[in-house]
Amino acid sequence: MTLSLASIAVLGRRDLKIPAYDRNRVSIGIVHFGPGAFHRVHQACYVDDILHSDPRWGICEVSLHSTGVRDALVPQDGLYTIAILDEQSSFRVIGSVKEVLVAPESPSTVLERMASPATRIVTATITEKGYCLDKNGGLDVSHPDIAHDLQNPATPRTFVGFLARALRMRHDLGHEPFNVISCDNLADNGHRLRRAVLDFVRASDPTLTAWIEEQVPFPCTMVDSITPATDDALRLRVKEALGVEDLWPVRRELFCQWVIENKLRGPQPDWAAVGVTVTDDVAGFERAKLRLLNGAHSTLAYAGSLAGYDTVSSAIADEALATFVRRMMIEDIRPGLAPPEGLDLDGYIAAVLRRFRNPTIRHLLAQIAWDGSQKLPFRTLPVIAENLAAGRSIARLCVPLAAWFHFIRRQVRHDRQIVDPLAAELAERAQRCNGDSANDVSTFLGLEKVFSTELAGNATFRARLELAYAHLADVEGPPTLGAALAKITARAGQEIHP
Ligand code: CS2
Repeated sequence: MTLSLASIAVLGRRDLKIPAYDRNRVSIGIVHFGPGAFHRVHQACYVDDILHSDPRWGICEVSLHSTGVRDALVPQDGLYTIAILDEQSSFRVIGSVKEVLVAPESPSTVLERMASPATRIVTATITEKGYCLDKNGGLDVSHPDIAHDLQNPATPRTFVGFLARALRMRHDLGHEPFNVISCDNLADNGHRLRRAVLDFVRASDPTLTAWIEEQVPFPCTMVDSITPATDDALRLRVKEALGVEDLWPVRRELFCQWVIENKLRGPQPDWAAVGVTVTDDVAGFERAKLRLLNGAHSTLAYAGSLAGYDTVSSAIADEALATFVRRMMIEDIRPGLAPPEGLDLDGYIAAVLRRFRNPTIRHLLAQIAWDGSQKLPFRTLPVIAENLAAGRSIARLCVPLAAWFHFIRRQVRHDRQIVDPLAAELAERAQRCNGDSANDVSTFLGLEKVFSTELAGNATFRARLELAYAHLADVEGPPTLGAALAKITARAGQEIHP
């Protein structure tokens, strides 16, 4: 038996939460792009809470590429399980997914849903690369899918293309626009998306520009919950817990946070009632999270992999690595943050490190190591640029970058896959490396889509990066990693702190 509206009725476990509302009364009020694991443990879970008191906010999920989520969830009437893994684990069946569409199969149905007057919110978790931005933060019009959408606006392939077309339809139908809520780990995610949509519309449908500028809210957000990818062990565990099979359960830690900028218009769910923070100062939350949590994650992913660790909890159990990451957070990242009222950065750092230690979550470093070319420019490069300008230390901050370079080289050397939109260019550059720090660092700094000319040309940056790269070259296990980190930390100690 698999999970479905019929089978859910007979699931009787007391530690299992199931939708306690009438699914038939739920209508679609949200269209979401990118129904991956993160969305399903996060936004869809908040919406599930909302549906207990307000049935207008069911979700129409849109996959831009794969059919996997549709194939798993449609036979289950959209239901799926979240395993919440922490000191005390629990299971919860989510009922907020009303429909799953695969965009390339039915772009016009997707547009219809977006243009419906009942749809007041469009959300997205399409990862950094889904925004098709160039390194200056504008829309990359040379991106093949964007070029396609500019030529074929009625059958878009990208999220930006769908937004532009759907907004045109709503405008012509005389409907209020929807709110566009980016839920990806990009600094200023709402502003960036707004700029991308306006760039697109200026090039394809300029008379719509003013309406979008004036009428369409693009709030910035901060989203947070650690979500390891689903594996067979989870499938089995959920099956044992539920007594029925779930084709695609998801899992997360207990901690879950969503902060939305106070810009939403029109009818909205009661966000505050389900624990979502709506505030004027989202930037403070978002920077702290991106730089501290995600920055530390990437550091663990690359440096930890070099030492042979495979999960976050095993890497953070390495005392030398944990101390290094903690000092990087406190001494190098925190000084540049302006926390919003109520956010205690010391407490936040301690809580993040505690979350990394969660032994019930098997979070693979390999998963975090994906898409380094897209993630590091938001997590680490801005901190380096700001620290350079302020005369603060960058020696430790060069570790995630130098370790990323070594990680790429090792993937190539062992013929392992590089998961990154720049995979081909990364592999090509790795092949040009010869172990000489100056040569190799120069080769990677030539990645124009990642490093600005200004940063790549900064002599201090280059020197610190070469130093970190040289020390990390010898890492082949925990002791050599510890030794390398100690040398890099000693260098950080000599840097001037005005
Ligand atoms: C991680 C994030 O995979 C990654 O790059 O750093 O997915 C992280 O787990 C989430 O942002 C936590 O909210």
